[in-house]
Amino acid sequence: MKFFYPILNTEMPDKDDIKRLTPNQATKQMLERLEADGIETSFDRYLAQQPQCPFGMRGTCCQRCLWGPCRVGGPKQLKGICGADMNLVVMGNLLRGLAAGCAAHGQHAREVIETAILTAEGKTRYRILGEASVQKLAGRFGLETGGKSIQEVTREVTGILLEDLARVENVEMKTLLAFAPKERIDTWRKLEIMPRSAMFEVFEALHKTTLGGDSDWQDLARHELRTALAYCWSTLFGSSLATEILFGVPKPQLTEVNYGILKEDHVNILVHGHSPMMVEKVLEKIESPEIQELARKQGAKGIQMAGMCCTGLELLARYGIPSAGSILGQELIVGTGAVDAVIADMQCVLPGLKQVADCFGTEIITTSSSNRIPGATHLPFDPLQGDEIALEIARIAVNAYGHRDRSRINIPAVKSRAMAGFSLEAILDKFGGRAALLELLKSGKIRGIVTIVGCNTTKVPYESSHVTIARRLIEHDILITTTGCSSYALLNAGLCAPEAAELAGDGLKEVCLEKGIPPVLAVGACVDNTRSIRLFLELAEESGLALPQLPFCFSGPEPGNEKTLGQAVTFLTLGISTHQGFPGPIPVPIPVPTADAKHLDDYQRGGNEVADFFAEKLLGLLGARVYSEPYPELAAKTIQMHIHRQRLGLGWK
Ligand code: MSK
Repeated sequence: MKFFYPILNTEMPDKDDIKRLTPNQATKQMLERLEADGIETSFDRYLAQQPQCPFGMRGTCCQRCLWGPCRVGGPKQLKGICGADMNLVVMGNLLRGLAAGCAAHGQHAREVIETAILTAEGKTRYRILGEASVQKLAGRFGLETGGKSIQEVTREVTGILLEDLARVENVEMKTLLAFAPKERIDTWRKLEIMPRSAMFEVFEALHKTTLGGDSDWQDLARHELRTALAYCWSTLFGSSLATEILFGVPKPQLTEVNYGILKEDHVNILVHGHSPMMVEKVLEKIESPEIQELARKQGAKGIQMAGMCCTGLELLARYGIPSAGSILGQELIVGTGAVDAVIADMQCVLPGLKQVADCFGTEIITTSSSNRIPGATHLPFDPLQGDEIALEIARIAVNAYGHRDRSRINIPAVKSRAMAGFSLEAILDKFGGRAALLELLKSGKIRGIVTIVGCNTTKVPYESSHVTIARRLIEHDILITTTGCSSYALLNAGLCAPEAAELAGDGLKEVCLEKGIPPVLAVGACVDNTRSIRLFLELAEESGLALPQLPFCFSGPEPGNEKTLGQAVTFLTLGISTHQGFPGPIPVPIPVPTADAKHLDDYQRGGNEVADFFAEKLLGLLGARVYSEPYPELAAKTIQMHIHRQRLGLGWK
């Protein structure tokens, strides 16, 4: 480890460390291949950025006005030019980050909800495949459905989802009121953090943090929690529920993952981003006689769809479409030379992707007006023209096979078996209902449930933190749910295959073998953290206990995106303690010896009050706290201890 940051008490890997320590052998091979070819990736640009600014790493660099940038917290720079101290700068940065994450998932939600509304109005050629989800949601919202068509009910429920996304009146959110337990609603009302809508709170977050805005960091902290609630109950629930309404609820199925799923003699199409609206249609079109014939004419034996990031996970969950990799794998997989086209919708599509694609003649087709790439073919999604656009995309992708440079193909022969598609309904079904799952928790056969989520970062060896933490937790009988790029790490490591039951502790192993499930349940894309949340809500309701009492935890081992910040704070608001790998978005309280220290415990907090707020004060307010731990073995121990303490508190053995 070459890059040690004393002020953060952490070290970060260089490229050799990444190759040596990543559990993903396909990644190692591709890093070596691209290095040999002199093709630059994120891993090289990360090295070029070293050493990264310690102010920025601690969240104490302020760029919110044009007087800055101001670095605060150093011996000579206690305050920024405007007078903002470290607490105000750190909290303001966190709030702006969360607002950006909320806006990202919010735009995703808007696209899906709008498509569902237009479909309910009979204006698109999509279908409503999730009729049961529509009826359940109508029940939650207390709507009268007697005598109404499914289209009419869909129009009503999706109208409410849209309202929660963009309401401007000072009214509480309906989805929150429909799903959240009374104990949480009372807590949030008491703390005065009930949100109005995602758009309302994002506006207010940016307003409060503009130059000369809110100078009270504690008020910003309150708004952080309020914005996280809006993020959860509108942008996450809105996208996840509307997607289930349109395309149905996933069911578990077996598939394969990692770069080895690419086929040299097939057209390989990578689907990338977050919103599955466009690629759902492309999936239909590639089965059409026209596109199949075109593929034959190009000399291909067939068409292979491969998933990347969360769009890939949507198709994996519903259809078992093989998945290739996570955000930091996108340049590497294109570097196999076997990807004919990338269909990229929104978010997590790196600017560097095009440079690698150009080296291999890979077509990039962008489908979201929010995510343009210079030089890429742009065919923006339009719900009214979905079929026509999808057909055009399929033609471009298949034609690209004809001019692929076959001499440069190098597909690592690395793939794993995996089971994915664990919707809430599927999990409850596998366990025989929520009462049966609760009994397993009480008996200690399953000691707790931890959801491991989030992105990758070049600051740890690729996928290693996710995998180490998950392995240690299942060894200690802790069931895992996972989403987003974290799930790619766990899928690739074989932890989502039913055979991984053998890696679990005795209790969890027995349960998994009996139910035919893996100890790590891949529940979907990043917005499908709703499925883990709903599972926790079901178990809380069944037990009659409050969420903060139960043996649950959240872990974001490799934070990389502002959206991960939203996930972390969302779970805190629910009363579920949160581990973050470091360098993470929430600052770490760093103990430093007092001036006259004589003993090891003569120390004072060297971080800032914001760090203490997340690590301690929140426990009194919400019943949950942040654990910051960069080293995965220690993080796993910390989470195990948390689960153990929760069980002790309940008197569960
Ligand atoms: S894709 S937000 S890197 S999980 Fe959802 Fe992965 Fe994080 Fe993007």
